[in-house]
Amino acid sequence: MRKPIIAGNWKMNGTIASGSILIEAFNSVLQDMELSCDVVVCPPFTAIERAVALTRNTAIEVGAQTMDYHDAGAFTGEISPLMLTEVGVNYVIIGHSERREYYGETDETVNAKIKSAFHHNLNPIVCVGESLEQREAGHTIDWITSQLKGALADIPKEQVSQLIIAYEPIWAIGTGKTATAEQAEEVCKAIRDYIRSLYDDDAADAVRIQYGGSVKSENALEILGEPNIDGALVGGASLVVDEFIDIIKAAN
Ligand code: G2H
Repeated sequence: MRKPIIAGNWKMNGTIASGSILIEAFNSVLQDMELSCDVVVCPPFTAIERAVALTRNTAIEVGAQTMDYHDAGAFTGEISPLMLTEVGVNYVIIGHSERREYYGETDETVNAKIKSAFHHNLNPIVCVGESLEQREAGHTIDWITSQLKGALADIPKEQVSQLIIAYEPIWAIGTGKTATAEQAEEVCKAIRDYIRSLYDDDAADAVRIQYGGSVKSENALEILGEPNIDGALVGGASLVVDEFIDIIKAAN
């Protein structure tokens, strides 16, 4: 069966010092737990190196929140997959709706980044999600499948099987408004069915699908109990020790 995965997306929050305190607090609880889920933290770039050092020989792995798809070159301000692997990162969030909205990420750049991530042995967490207008117009599933079609162009089955897809309805991000477990399950199931139609049963049964959007301890158990939801991408609540730990426990 699929191993659940809980990933904390810290976004542009905290410092090296505050991030270190957070990780040390996670470590002190998780070291006494038998974990049956993957746990990833995605700090801002400047805090990544310290995060990798503090999570060495622990159950926590470290991810980046974005990356460029080129290996190197004249791309001012960008971070390459080689730079991430050099510091010990092994996950990368790709196509988060905030990246799409504020920094012009498209399905084409998402596709290029997925290819680049696999090429460098980074595990991509690929985000998709609809706006409130799209949901209210009844276009949710069409929109998500069109995002996936672009994102997965020319991605072979072996890679899709290792992929993590995060379904994050834009209207539920940081708003405190969570999709109901039924709404989240409906879309996550549609994502799995779409992978089945593009590839086959093996790929569909292997791909891990997270829900993201105002996940917190009080709703995690219900959301993670759904059959097609294999974990959560957690923003705000991943910055609060008890909250993040309780979400991990809900997945465990
Ligand atoms: C959605 C999520 C993490 P939050 O962006 O990616 O953030 O849990 O704060 O809604």
